[in-house]
This record gives sequence, C-alpha cells and structure tokens, in this order.
Amino acid sequence: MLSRSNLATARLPRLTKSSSFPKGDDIRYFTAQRNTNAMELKSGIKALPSKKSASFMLNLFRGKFVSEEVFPYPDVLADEQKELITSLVTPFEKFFSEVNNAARNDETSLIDKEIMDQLWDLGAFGIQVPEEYGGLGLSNTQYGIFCEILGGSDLGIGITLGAHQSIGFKGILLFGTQKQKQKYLPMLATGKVYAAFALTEPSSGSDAASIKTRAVKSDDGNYFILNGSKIWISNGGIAEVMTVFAQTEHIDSKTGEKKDKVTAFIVERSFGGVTSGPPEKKMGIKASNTTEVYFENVSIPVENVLGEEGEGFKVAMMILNNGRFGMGATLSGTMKVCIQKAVDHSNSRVQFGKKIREYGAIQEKISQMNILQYATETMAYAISQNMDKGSKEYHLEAAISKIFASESAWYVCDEAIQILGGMGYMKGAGLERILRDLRIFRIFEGTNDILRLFVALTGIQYAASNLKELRSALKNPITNIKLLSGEISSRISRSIGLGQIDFTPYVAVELQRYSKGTAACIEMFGKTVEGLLLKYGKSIVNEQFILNRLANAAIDVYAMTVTLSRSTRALNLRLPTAQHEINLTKALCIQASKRCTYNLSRLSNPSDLELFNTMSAISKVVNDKGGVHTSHVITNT
Ligand code: MYA
Repeated sequence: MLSRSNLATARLPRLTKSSSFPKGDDIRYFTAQRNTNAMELKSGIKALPSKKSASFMLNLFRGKFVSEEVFPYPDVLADEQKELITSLVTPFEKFFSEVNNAARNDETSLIDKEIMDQLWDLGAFGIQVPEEYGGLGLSNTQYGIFCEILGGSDLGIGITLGAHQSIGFKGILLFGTQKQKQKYLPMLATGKVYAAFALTEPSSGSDAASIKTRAVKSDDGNYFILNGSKIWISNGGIAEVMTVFAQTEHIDSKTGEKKDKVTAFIVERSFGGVTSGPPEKKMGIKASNTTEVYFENVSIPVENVLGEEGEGFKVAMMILNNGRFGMGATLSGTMKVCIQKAVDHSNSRVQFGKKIREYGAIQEKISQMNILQYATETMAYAISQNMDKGSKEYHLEAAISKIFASESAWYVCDEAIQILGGMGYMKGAGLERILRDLRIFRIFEGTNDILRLFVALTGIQYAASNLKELRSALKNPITNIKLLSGEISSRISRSIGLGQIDFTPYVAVELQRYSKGTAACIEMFGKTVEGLLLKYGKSIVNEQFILNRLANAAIDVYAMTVTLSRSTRALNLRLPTAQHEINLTKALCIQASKRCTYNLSRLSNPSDLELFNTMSAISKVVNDKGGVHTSHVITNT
C-alpha cells in the first residue's frame, strides 16, 4: 500500500503540519513555515510552533476539549440564504427525478449530451464560482446541499461534477491569481468547458509526492515543457482545462544544490501535446469518464503556474482537503435513498405472518443504517459550516468525514440489499448499481487507509509539539507558572480518575449521561497519545496497527461530539424530529464510546500487541511465499 517506503520509514512525521495550517489555504504560509520547523524533539518527531489550534480534532490528541468548532452546532446560513438554496435546488431535484436516468447512464457508461447541457444550464458546473465570474457563488454549506441531491440521484454524474469543481478547478478558486481566475473561471462555470485534476500516475497513487511527470523551464524562462502521463483521471477524456502536477527543478538558495519539487500547473488541451486514452471500464460510477492523460512536450506559459513554484504538493493536498466534506454530504444523500428503499420493503413485505419491520433483526439493521446516516450528515455540515465561518484547520475533520461517510455508505447500502433479500440483488431494485458506485469512495481522494494514518500522525505531531512546549516551560518554571499549573492540575485530576472535561453546559439534559462517556474518551485519548509518544518516540510512525486503532478512536470521538451537538440544537429549536435525533445520538454514543475505549485500551494491552506482531508475521510469510502457505488438510501437501 505504502510504496516509497515512506510511511514505513519515518517519513510520516512530515505529515505534521497540524499546527502549521493556521493560514489554511494561503500557500505562502507553508513556504514561510518550512523554515521554522527545524527543531527536533528528543523523541525525534519534528517540533512544531506551539500555536494553539481551534480544531476540535487536533486538540483531542492533547486530551483537550476545545468547544469552539463543535458547540453549539454551527448555523451559518441566514434565512434568505436558506430560501435561495431551496429555490436553486428545486429545479435540480426535478431534473434528477424527471429527466435524468441513472440506470441508463450506468448501462451505457455515458451521460448524454442533452443531459450534460441541461446540467450546465442549471449552473451545476459552477456552484461555488463567484457570481462575478458567472457562477452561482454559493458557500460550502450550500454546495453540500447540492452534493446531497447528487448523491441520492446519480453518483456517476456526481463524480463528473465533483471532478470538475471539487478538485478540477478548485485550485484556481483557492490559489489562482486574478488573471487566472478571470481567464478560466467563466468558461469553467458556464462555458461548457470541463476541468480535471491530474495527480495520480502509474507508479504514484497514495505516495502522491513521488510523481514522475516533469516540467522543464525554457531557457528564456517564459515556458515550462511538460512530459509524462497520468492515470485514472476523472473527466480525463473530456476536460479542456486540467490542474496538473509535475516535478520541476529547484536550486537551494543556501547550498546551491539541485532538487526536484512538485509544481502545479493549469494546462489547456489547446496548448497541444495533450492526449487521452480510451474510457476505462470500471466497476461503478460508469457514467463518469475516466482515462489516462498523456503530456508530450506540452508548452505551458509560466503564468499558468498555480500557486508558488515548488509548492505544488501542498496545492494538491489543500485542494483535496478542501473538497472532502463534499463526499460526506454526497454520501449522506446516497444513504437516505438506500434507507428509503429498505423501509419501503420492510413496510410492505410480509413473512411468517408479519411485516418484516416487526422483527428485531430488521429493526436493528434499519436503526443502525439511520445512526450512520445521521452521523455522516452531521459531520459533513459541521465541517462545511466551520469552513464557511473561516476555519482554516479542518484537514483532520475532513479526512475523518471522508472515511466515515464512505464506510458508512457501503454498510448502509449492503444492509439495504440484505433487507430486500433476493430482490435487492436484482438490478431492478437499483441497489446493486449504488453498491458498485460506492466501492470507489473508500479508495479515491486518499484511500481510507492512508487517511487513517494521516489523521493519527498529524494529531500525534500536534500533541508532540505540546510536550515540547511543556519541556521548555519546565526549564523556566517561574515565568511559565500559569502554563505549568494548568497542566499539573489536569494531570493530577486525570491520575486520580477525576475527569476535567465537562460537556454539561453544551449538551441537552437528556444527553448528559451519554456525553460523560464522550468526555471520558477524550481524556483517555490524550493520555493514550502521551503514553504512545513516551513509549515509541519517533518510531510511532512505524506502528500502523496502533495508528489505525488510534484513528478509529478519533473518528468515534468526532462522531459522538458532533451528533451530541446537533441533536441538542434540534431540541433547543424544538424541531419535530428532536426526540428521534436524541435517540439516534444516544445509540451512537453508547456504541461509539464502547468502541473507542476498547480501541484505546488495545494499544497497550499485551495480548493485542502480541496479536499485532503475530499478524505482521503471518503477512510476511504469505507475501514471501506468494500466497496461502498451509498444507492441504486432505493431501497434506
Ligand atoms: S485524486 C488523487 C487522490 N490522491 C491522494 O489523495 C493521494 C493520497 N496521498 C496523500 O494524501 C499524501 O501523499 C500523504 C502524504 C498524506 C500520504 N494537507 O512528507 P509528507 C504537507 C496539507 O508527509 P508524504 C482522486 O482520487 C506536510 O505537512 N499539507 O508527504 C480523484 C509536509 O509539509 P512540509 C499536507 O509522505 C477522485 C508536506 O506536505 C497534507 O508524501 C475523483 C509533505 O508531507 C495535507 N493533507 O504523504 C473524485 N499532507 O514539507 C471526484 C501532507 O512543510 C470528486 N502535507 O513538512 C468526488 C467529490 C464528491 C462528489 C461531489 C459532488 C459534487
């Protein structure tokens, strides 16, 4: 999975900019920041500036509860913005229910031109492009509502639209110069010009920094000449404008040493030398176009560099970070449809003399499906609304929502099929297409495996910077008395089992019992991370069995916290659904707090550590032998 041996050999401490994201989408920040990160902790993990973050998830790794982005549940849209979105969404919904045929698009692996034209006319390709450039000018949250509709209608079209605006030209929106925006955004928003995001290469998937595509500056410094190829590019066969990532040469100003670094470019097919392969034959999202893209001596004007030269890797990462919440919103819509189909069936199907909805086995499935959908939706809009409020440090939350959404949607669709039984397996029920479409969501835009490591290690890095801060405070205890006394009292409380984290002021009375479990998980989480740092130091980057479980615990804490917040809001607003939402939250908290405690306890449990070592040994043998390595039980060979 992790090729360039990076994640296995301590490269992931470079995944550390948890506290170096404060200026968020400002790429210049990263360039400046790089020079301030030279210090190393004794543990070996790079020290970070001790800036405090408002991110709930980053602080979780320090065992701290920072409420700002989770309580109260964010509520950014003014009434008129809500009305606007309803008026924009209605024709969109009508289009999907009356005009588009998702099953046919899947069958033909194509979206008819008339369908695409109608989507352009609806403004669906420029949802977040500012109005001055011809787009709808909507916020992240409003965009999320469109995503939800797409997710419930046609994931193939969703990918076409998402590859275009969620990643294809997002870089121009985030980092483009005024000139680049003026030139490209109008055509991309309304001019029927498609965009794509070209990062992945045959030898570079998860290991995105190892791309081989190269761009060499011309002698006069006016152009880059681009050569290389990309694979699995969504919209690769139809895009006229692409955000392309390539290695470029840099000379270290201090050492004079030459080094390759990634630079992002806006590449037009019309530059010449850009060609695409035939559409890939895929398991799902068949309506979307996926191809290889080749670049042969493509001449790119220097003004088409996106962001700073040599900062392209971060441009890529930040585009991906920025778009990830959209997947949560999209899949929340998909889950609603799966649940609808399951419920239609359980309300009508009679077996053994009763409607199947009467049986506990079905009730458990239906409630679990709803719990997961509720948490997915809650995460997606917590993130989008924080982004709209100006939060810049949403990268952990966004990665978590992508993992949670893609795994929940897979589970929900699979269970819907199970409830429908044989009928669910038939094409006519419409679920097998959704299941096929859903499979890719755990793989693309950062595999869930990579994102789990990203979450765990980015958080650990933030915690490590706190330990370093404490260490240096200890050298001068008098001047740092406030910091130290706060830390000491929280440690004493923890050591005698007195939790300090208190959700009481934020959570509805009905939920306080459950929120105590969440608070306890946060305390345990911080303690566990500190223990891991002390035990493993920098070699924690090699402990992927542990990091995975730590990430799972983090995901559970986030799910509990945001649902506690959302259902409290529902109750405060006296929404008719409040009691049901409270029940969904209760159920989630009971499940997630147990799972979280279990996952965290496994990280130091000798029998679990033995299990991880044993599994690692099994895997090694199977890999060495090239497959299953047991003697046949009958023939003994
Ligand atoms: S597109 C292809 C998707 N590919 C990936 O996502 C690649 C996954 N790999 C990675 O993310 C990275 O390579 C990892 C880093 C995480 C493994 N944010 O040395 P490093 C900084 C900000 O640790 P690596 C697709 O699938 C880091 O601090 N910064 O890097 C299309 C460091 O900074 P410094 C970050 O070991 C699907 C530097 O970068 C981040 O190589 C189509 C290097 O770090 C980050 N996240 O590995 C979908 N990570 O140098 C269609 C690292 O200063 C859309 N850094 O120390 C669907 C939308 C849904 C529908 C919508 C409907 C409308």
